[in-house]
Amino acid sequence: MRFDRIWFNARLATLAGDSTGLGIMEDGAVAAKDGRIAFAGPARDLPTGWDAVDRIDCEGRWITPGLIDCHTHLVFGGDRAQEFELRLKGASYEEIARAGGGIISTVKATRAAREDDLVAGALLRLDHLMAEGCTTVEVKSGYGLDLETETRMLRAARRLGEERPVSITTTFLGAHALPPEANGDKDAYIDEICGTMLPAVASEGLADAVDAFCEGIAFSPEQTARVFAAAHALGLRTKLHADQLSNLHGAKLAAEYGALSADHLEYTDEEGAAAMAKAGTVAVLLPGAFYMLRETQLPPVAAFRKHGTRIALATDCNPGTSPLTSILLAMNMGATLFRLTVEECLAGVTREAARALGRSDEIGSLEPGKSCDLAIWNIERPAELVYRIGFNPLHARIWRGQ
Ligand code: DI6
Ligand code: FE
Repeated sequence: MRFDRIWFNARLATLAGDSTGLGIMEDGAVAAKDGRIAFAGPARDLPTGWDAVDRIDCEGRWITPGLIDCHTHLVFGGDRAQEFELRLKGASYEEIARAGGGIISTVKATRAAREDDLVAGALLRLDHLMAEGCTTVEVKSGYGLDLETETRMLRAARRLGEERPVSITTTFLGAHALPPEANGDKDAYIDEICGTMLPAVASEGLADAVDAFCEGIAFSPEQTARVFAAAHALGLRTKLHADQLSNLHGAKLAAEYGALSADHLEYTDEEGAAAMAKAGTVAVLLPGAFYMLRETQLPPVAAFRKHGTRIALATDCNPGTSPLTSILLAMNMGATLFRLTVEECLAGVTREAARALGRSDEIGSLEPGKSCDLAIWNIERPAELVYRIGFNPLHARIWRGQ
């Protein structure tokens, strides 16, 4: 067997299979052929007579699957630092919105931005994620709220994957907020999403999935269900911002539609957690938004564990509620704020994040046939990836075998 490249003298956390463990292998090796993993396991199990063009001695370092940030709003115009300052001085969300701030200020800045500007801004954030070992990043639209800007955002997101060696998956989030020109008519805007925006986005192949914000300040479960039905009719999988600020039973709704994931979930009840487990809908927890909003309601982690709901973790990188571009800090917050274990945190940014994107057959673990996306770390044990705050022990990042 002649491999393109082999990494040897490494310790592996394969995250393979469906177990809750890390799949640890001492004295391991990973071999790549044509961008895919051809072998991952104990060095003694390498096929006899193997050979490789490149041999890389990892000197005992740890190899994990490349990390996956499965929920971001990386593409947007402007910034919201000023709003943050106002909030520190005691201004409420409503006061800020009335003064022209909040999510609509990002919509205005995004509508005014050229595609090149959106790409340039997002690359700064993407580079941070990649520097911490991310090899796949999900990017949502949702700051355009009209067809032209939503598609510009999605094109900008796709371009990120051409500008950098990273895999980008895109999600259409037209139902993120109500645009000002809708004059308060949410149903009419949902009509436009289902009748015009979604078909256009689907026909251009711009979105890998469809998301919505189901919340009192956004869209109702009925409106969300209409978006999901329209997405399904076009053959698109769904995801949902659910139960972030109140329990509208978004988790259960997502499960009913067989959604890939339901995200946030601070207010989800046990019934919602059980429904998600049964449907295979992944719980994507977003501790950056929890922290930034000084939320105190914890997501129902015990119920997720009890029912076997899969748990992923992501940055939710967005200018309003989670200006976070560190997947390592998201893991630390997942452990410290949500009491997730090291195994849950690591699985949450690899195997389970892949599941939340519907891409488990391609990425998320060190298994033959999957894309050879690796992160090689200067650490003595996997817990260091979760334990340290503001420290990046990445030694090397490999995407598709390179
Ligand atoms: N949940 C959030 O916390 C953000 N979007 C969402 O669906 C808020 C986005 C923003 O304020 O820009
Ligand atoms: Fe989000």
